[in-house]
Amino acid sequence: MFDQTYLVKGMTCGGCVKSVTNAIQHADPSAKVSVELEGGKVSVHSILSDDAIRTAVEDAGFNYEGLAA
Ligand SMILES: [Cu+2]
Repeated sequence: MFDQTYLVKGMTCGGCVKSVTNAIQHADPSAKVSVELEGGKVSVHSILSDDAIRTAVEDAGFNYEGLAA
């Protein structure tokens, strides 16, 4: 399991948080996801690769900006 934080642009409300969370959990049902809306940060605890996270985020309609520093 990895803990990573990603920068994601385009999330504006609780619905967006749900969409991103669902998309990631669709790829890995045991993923733990927490979103910090204000900073546009998505923290993920899962087996998913960065690429898999990117795909999930983009398929949900948001902009994946890479790993948070
Ligand atoms: Cu929203």
